[in-house]
Amino acid sequence: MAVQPPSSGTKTGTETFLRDVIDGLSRPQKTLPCKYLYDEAGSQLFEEICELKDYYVTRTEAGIFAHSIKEMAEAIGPGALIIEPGAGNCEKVEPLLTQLDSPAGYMPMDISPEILLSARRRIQARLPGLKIHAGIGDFTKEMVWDELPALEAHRRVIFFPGSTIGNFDPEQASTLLHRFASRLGQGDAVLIGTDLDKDPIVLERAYNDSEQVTARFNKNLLSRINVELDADFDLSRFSHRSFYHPLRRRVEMHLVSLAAQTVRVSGEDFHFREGETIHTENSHKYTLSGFEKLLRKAGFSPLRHWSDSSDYYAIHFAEV
Ligand code: AVJ
Repeated sequence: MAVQPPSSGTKTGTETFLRDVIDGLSRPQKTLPCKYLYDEAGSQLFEEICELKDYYVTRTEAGIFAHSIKEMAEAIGPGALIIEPGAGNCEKVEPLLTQLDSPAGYMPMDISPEILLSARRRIQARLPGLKIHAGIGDFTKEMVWDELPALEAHRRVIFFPGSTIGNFDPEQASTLLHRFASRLGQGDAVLIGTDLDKDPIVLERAYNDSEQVTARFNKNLLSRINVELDADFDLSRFSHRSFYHPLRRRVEMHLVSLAAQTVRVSGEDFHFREGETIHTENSHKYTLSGFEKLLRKAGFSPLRHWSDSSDYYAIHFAEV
C-alpha cells in the first residue's frame, strides 16, 4: 500500500488546530469544530459510545449491513473501486469488500495514519489480492483526494457510513455531496448512511447516555486543548449538554460554563458568562425524502435504500 505523507508547505496540524480554536472561541456563539473530538482518547470514547445501550445508531446501522450486504454488493456490481472518506479503523467496509465481486481496489482516507496502517494490515491479511491505497488527510480538503492514484475500475463507489454526513449542516452536506459527485463520473455511485428523524426522547437519550460516556467524550475536547494548545480549561467548571432541536432537525452538543470565568488558550484570554455554551457538535437527522432531495440537488439519482424495521436509520445507494 502506498501511504502518502501529508503534503509539506502547509500549516502543521497544531497551527491549524490553534487557529480553529481561537476563531471558534471568538464568536458570539462560541463553537469548536467537531472533527477535533476525535483524537486518540476521543476516538476511544466514541467507540465506547457505539457500544452503549442508549446509543442506537451504530447497532442499527450494523444490523442493516448484516441483513442486506449481499443486496448492496449486487447493487454495486463487479470490478468496483471503493473510496472511503474518514475511514478510521475501516471496520464497516470489511464485510462489503469481502462480499463484492472482484473489487478493483479500496482507498480509505483518514487524518490518523496509525489507525489506517493497522486497518490496512488487517484487511490485506484477509483479502491478500485487494489493491489498497490510503490517503492521509482531511477528506473535506481537496488535497487528500488529489493524492489518490487513478485506478482502473468498472465503477467507483464512495462509501460513507456512520451518519458522518449528519455532522455537517445541510448546506455543508450539500457542498460535500457536490464534491463527491465532482470526483466521480457517470455511473459511479455513493453508499451513504444517515440517521433518520425520530422520537425526540430516543434521540436525547442517545446523546445523554446514562453512563455519561458522551459527557466524557464532549469534555475530552477541553482536555485535548489544554494539553496541545497550552490552555487552562477547568473541566469541573464545564458540563455536557445535548438536546434535540426540532426545527433544525438536529441534536446539538454543547459544553456549558458553570460559572463566570476566564480561560487562557496559548496566551489569549476568553471570557465565559455563567451558563454560556461552547457548541461542539451537530448531529442532523433526515427524513428519507429530505435526504433524497439533498442527493438529487448534488447531482445523484437515488436508486434505493435499506433501513431497519423501525426506520431509525437508512443506507442510501445513489448514482451519478
Ligand atoms: C459519529 C457523527 C455519527 O452524530 O451520532 C455520538 C457522533 N456524538 N455521540 C453522531 C456522536 C455524540 C456521531 N457521529
